[in-house]
Amino acid sequence: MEKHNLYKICALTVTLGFSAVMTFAAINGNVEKTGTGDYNQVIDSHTQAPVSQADVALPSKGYHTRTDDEGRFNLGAKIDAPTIMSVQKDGYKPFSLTVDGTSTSKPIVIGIEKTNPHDIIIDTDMYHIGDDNYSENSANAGEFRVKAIGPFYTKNFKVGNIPPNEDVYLVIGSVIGIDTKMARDMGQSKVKTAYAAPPQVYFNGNMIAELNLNGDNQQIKIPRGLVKPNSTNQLTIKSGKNLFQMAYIDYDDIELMNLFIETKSQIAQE
Ligand SMILES: [Ca+2]
Ligand SMILES: [Ca+2]
Repeated sequence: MEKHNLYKICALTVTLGFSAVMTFAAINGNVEKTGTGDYNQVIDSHTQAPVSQADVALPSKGYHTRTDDEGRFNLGAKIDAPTIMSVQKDGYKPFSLTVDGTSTSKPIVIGIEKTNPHDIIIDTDMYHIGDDNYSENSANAGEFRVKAIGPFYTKNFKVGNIPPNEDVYLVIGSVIGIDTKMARDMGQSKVKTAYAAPPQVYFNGNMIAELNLNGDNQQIKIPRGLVKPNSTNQLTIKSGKNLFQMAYIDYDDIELMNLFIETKSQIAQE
């Protein structure tokens, strides 16, 4: 198979409340466009072998399919506004990608990556955080199909024994609908008259990041001192408030998908 324009879905630059707690480098899969193919395909990013029976979904459209023996799949849903596409397969890191009509107009080949021994998959469902009150102009408003769970998401999950020489990252697979000032300035939000405070990410009660932009594979380094090994840990993501609505509280409606903990050897990164 001939491949052109291999490019990786890089984490968007995310402005933080704190400096130096996020990296932009690493990656959990990638998209490789083929010059000759006429079908979408999922492959193992390491071996390049097709991955069969992978679940491919457009959750906001209620569309689900599986790859065939050659790893091929069709997207049988019309995509105009940006929406989240996910690829799930046992033994692999959950992969998601914000796609639109342009990115799906040509066949895409998605490389997915096997999990590392200490990775923890926290959640692979899609969640709508907010209050179901949003402008038609807000980022991705047309895609909100899942009813809001309220202004925050929280989940407890088990952490095992993570070796001291491994760095720990929270990965947010995809997030859409953030209407911060930065999202507006970057053209992600069309709301002219208002913007919201950024969603805040808490790990065991400590704020570790603010999310100013929508995008895929946002990686947040978790200070090792916050991680409780061999214990239950807690992740919380709170939606920001509309800073221009004083008459009542209006939380920014957002959707996110695929939350997991990734561990990386500090040596291997050099
Ligand atoms: Ca709202
Ligand atoms: Ca929003």
